Amino acid sequence: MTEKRKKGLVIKSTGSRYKVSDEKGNITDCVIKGKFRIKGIRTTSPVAAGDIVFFEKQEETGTGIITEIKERKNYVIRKATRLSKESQIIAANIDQLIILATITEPETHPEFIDRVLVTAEAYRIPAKIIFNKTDIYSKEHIYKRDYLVSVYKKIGYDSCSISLLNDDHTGMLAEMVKNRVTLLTGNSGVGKSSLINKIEPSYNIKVEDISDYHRMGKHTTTFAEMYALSGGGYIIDTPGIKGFGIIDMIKEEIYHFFPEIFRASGKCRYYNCLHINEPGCEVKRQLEKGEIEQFRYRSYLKIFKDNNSKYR
Ligand SMILES: Nc1nc2c(ncn2[C@@H]2O[C@H](COP(=O)(O)OP(=O)(O)OP(=O)(O)O)[C@@H](O)[C@H]2O)c(=O)[nH]1
Ligand SMILES: [Mg+2]
Ligand SMILES: [Zn+2]
Repeated sequence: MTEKRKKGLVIKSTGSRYKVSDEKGNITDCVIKGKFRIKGIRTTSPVAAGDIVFFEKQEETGTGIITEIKERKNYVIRKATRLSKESQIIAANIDQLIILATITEPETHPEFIDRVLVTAEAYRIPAKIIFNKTDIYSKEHIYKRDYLVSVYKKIGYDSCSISLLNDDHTGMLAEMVKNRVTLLTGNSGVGKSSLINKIEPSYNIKVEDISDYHRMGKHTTTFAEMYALSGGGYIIDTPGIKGFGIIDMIKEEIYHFFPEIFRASGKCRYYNCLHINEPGCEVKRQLEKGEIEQFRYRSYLKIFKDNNSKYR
């Protein structure tokens, strides 16, 4: 005998088992029954943190069976491995994306930030960049941070700087994530778990010493986990996730997700200009004038070249 169908929120996926929180906040371990597919994408696991599901709790075992996934507002996906056709949905139904970055220990490469921003643009998720560990920045680090902040601000991305170790930004951070579903991303070691601990100390998430990162296996599978906030809303931590790969992006549309390149493209001579070698390219002109940053353009070229989708 099974209990009535219940609605719940998936707070953690481990590939084949799911932790689902019902409306009262009670958590049930669930499995999936049947096949779930999303428009032709092969995924290693069809259910992700942030999914709203219906499940039936088995009285005998206490385990729940997920029978239905509600349509997603959006989701963020990555390839399971660089070359594989399988992909992993990292999280679903996200209201905002926060990129936690550091100038040092570890150094966040602008290309990483750009890849995440492209993903955010493609899925229309508002994104912010937070620079952490300002307590250990040298003069040069501060200079570099200021440069990046000014570039991203000009494009339209909000950015701020914090030190989770020294200063108390808890109020500001708590306000930023209140009543929303926030996907927190950033390289391993930038302080994602530390940030969640700061806002919600009761979680006491394991924070690793930076030296331990080098010993970590490269292919460890990790899954996003959702943390309920006492002030309302959720933060999704993405431990060890190296970055997002947008798999359903059309090659000729990649530049649409670089807002400043997209803005310039309106003045290119050819309507189908890809801003690579075409004559009369406004993007190239602005690049030469320094109005478009070299590193942003390089990120565009890299993402363009890495994208294996066929030309239409
Ligand atoms: N100096 C300094 N260290 C910090 C700061 N914030 C976090 N750390 C340290 O950075 C290390 C990594 O922090 P974590 O919170 O585990 O990083 P993470 O982003 O969750 O890393 P993964 O879980 O591997 O993705 C820990 O040793 C923290 O104590 C900060 O503002 N300043
Ligand atoms: Mg962590
Ligand atoms: Zn062009």
